[in-house]
Amino acid sequence: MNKTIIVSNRLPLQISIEQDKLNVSPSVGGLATGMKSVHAEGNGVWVGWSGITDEELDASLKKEVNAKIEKEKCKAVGLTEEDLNDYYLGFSNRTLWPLFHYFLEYSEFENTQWEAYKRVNQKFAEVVLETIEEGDTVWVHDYQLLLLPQLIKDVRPDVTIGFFLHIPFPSYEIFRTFPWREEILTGMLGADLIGFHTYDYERHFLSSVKRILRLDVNFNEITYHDRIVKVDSFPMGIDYNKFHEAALTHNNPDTNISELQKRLDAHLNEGDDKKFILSIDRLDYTKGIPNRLKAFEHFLNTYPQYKEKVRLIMLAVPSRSNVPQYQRLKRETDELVGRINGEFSTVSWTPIWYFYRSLPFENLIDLYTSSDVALITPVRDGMNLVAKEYVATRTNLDGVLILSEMAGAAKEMNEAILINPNSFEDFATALDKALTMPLEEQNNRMKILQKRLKRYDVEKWAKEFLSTLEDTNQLQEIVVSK
Ligand code: ADQ
Repeated sequence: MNKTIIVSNRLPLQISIEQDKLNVSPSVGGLATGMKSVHAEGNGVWVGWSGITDEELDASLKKEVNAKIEKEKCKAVGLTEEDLNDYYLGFSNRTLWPLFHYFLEYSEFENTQWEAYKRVNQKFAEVVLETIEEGDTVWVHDYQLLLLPQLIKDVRPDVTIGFFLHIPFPSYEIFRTFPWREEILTGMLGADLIGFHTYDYERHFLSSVKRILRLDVNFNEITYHDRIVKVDSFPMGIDYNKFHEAALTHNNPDTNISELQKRLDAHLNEGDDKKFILSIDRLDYTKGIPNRLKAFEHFLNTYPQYKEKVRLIMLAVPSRSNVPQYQRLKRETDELVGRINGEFSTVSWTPIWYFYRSLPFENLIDLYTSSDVALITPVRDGMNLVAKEYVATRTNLDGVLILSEMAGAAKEMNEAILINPNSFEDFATALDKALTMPLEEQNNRMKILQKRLKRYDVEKWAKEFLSTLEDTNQLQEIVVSK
């Protein structure tokens, strides 16, 4: 039976070794959820790195890890510490990530890291190639594996390959500055279908293909050697029911209340005019956290009537903390929170509650369901699933989403209040509008947003990508037989 091989940098598993005991559990991220049914079908396999480097595993432990991984229908690509440093922390996160998010000045163009990127993409190719059987489909994910489609196609031209990019594809003017631009584009063109979150990213990619590789592009089809490569947009959804049902259970009076929820309730019970504004992100410079804090300060100065009434709950999840820019961002965020709290706090009120940690799913639901406003304002973001998760949990149809125009999600969420994340004025006006929005208007906006997110959830997203890939494959057969 034909199978789908999913390939991503990380396997959808959490693996830990505690006191020589090995624990393997499925991870709960958006991608893992979306691919769950695809992965479960037939003898589907997921190829990726386990999260543990080769140096951390002796021969017997390695055998044990691989056996456990295989039981979960996964296959591990072994990475050394050097690979991890140069390919993942290096080229992926210090070159591609900043460049694709328009942080050109943060991008490092180092040959050793590029060599490691090529080497590790080749390692992934080897594992995929030994897994492929005739008639299989391969679906490669994200910016860590841009060279992989062509590496597979070179050896197995018969295999259908899809590629999906989870981050933005930058405009030609940014992409052309990249020293290995041809290699990256030709690497991606090994796929039969290339998917992006939005039409804009698709357009940017096509424009780079036309101008850098000088290939023929007909609407969204590229003629490459004797093949047609199709490019399309597939805005990723969330597991809508999971979030919606968790919120329904949470709101049930019989459900146990968490410590966090008790603290949140204590604040809200101080009066009808007490409100929470929520922001949740990985601590990443693309998420616009310093801007958001400065804009919140500006808001409190411009609309002093909200002092002692509103509180910003800011949850920042630690991320890539060994990359210098992330360390600087952490310091800047700590300082800004300290300064703003120092400036405005009273004996009974602290304007910002700042959590620098990852929270369990139950606590995320506590925060989503208790917040009157979600303030999601990245300066650049491929999609942003937090914005969608907030909407899914608003089971009473109240609450307002303020969303940056620079998030891919803004393209499908017109009923949010959309703002330019660089404008403090936009922030302040939007916050005032959200905090005073009549309930009926909140309901109307939420209803439309929820309907859309429910209809196009993450499972639908995965299915639609795969069925387009199948159509592309048939197109290929027509071209070949001509
Ligand atoms: P990310 O940049 O990681 O993803 P995002 O889309 O917002 O960003 O997803 C974050 C996920 O982490 C959400 O599902 C959220 O629930 C979870 N999360 C956030 N805070 C958490 C916390 N404190 N504890 C536990 N979980 C938390 C990349 C791209 C995005 C794109 C996605 C999917 O950068 O633009 O939307 O991939 O394609």
